[in-house]
Amino acid sequence: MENPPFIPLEPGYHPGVPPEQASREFYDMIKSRRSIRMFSDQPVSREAIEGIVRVATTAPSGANKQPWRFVAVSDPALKHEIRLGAEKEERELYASRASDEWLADLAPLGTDDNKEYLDIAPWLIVVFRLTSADDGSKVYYSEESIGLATGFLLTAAHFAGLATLTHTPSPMKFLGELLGRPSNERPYMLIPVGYPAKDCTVPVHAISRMPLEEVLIFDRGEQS
Ligand code: IYR
Repeated sequence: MENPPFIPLEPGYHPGVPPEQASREFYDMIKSRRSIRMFSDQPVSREAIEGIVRVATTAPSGANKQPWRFVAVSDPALKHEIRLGAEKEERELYASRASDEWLADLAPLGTDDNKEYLDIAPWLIVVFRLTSADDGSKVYYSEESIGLATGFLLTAAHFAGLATLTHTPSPMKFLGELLGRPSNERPYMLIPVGYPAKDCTVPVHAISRMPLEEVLIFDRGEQS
C-alpha cells in the first residue's frame, strides 16, 4: 500500500515554564470548576459560544471522524420547550424510574424534577454523538471521542469565565426530535452555559475530590 502523506509537526504550544509548574497553574485554574444549577440570565455572546465549541472541536477522535454536533440554543421559546421535555422525563425518573439506591445517591445534591435553569441560562448547548458519519461511513470510538470533546468544552467554558452544568435528562431522545436532528445523531449531554446567579450555591457533597494517592498508581503500586 502507498504511504499516506505526512507533514512535519508544527511547533506546539509551549507554556515557557516546566511541566511541573504549568500543570500546577492549570490545576489552579480548573479546580474551581463546579456544576451549577442556579444561573443568571446575563447574556453571553454568540462569539463566546463559538469560542468554546471551537475548543471542543480540537479533541482527538477515532480515525479523526469527529463524531459530534453541538446545537446551541438561545431562543427563549425553544429553551422552554426543552425545559418542558426534560421535566417530563425527569418527573418519571424521580417518581419511578430511578432505583432507591440512585435516589439516595442523588439526595446530597438536592436535585429534583424542576429544571428552571433551562429557561434562565442564556444558552443550552446540546451535544450530539454521531453513530455514523453524514456520508454514511463508519465512526469509531464515538463514546470516547464525544466524552473528550465535551470535556474540552467544559474546560474551555470555565477558562472563559463561564459556568456550565453537565445535565443528562433521562432519557434524552426528546432532544433530537425537538431540534430536528437526523437519526445518526444521539443526544449525549445538555449543557446550560452562562454566569452563576449572584446567590448561587453548590452542594457541599459535590466539592470534594479523592486524593491523588487514591486515584494515581505508579507501576504496580508502592510496596511499603
Ligand atoms: N438527571 C437527573 C438526575 C441526576 C442524575 C445524576 I447520576 C446526577 O449526578 C445528577 C442528577 C437530574 O438532572 O436531576
